[in-house]
Amino acid sequence: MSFKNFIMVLVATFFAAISLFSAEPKEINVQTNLHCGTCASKIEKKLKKTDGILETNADVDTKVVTIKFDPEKTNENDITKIISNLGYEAKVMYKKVENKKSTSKPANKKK
Ligand SMILES: [Cu+2]
Repeated sequence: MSFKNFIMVLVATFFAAISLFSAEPKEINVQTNLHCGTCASKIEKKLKKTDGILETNADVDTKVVTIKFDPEKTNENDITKIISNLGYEAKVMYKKVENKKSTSKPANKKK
């Protein structure tokens, strides 16, 4: 093996390693209109059967489904499609919402 070939193999290995590390799981929150534990487990069950979905957590109070997935196997659009095909609204939220009831009023409530 020539030195040039050796370097090429080295570079190829390097990039292969990089691509492995870049496949980090992604986490999204999806706002749905699920209304009870049955809905929540129905959504979770369906999502867990999907290739690339690693973890799901459906919160009945906030109606938010948190999904951890492999971005190389699935994506936000696929996930929301799965939920909406079950008959629920599905909207991706990129920031975690802390207040459970979203009203039009500002968050600085008096205690
Ligand atoms: Cu329900």
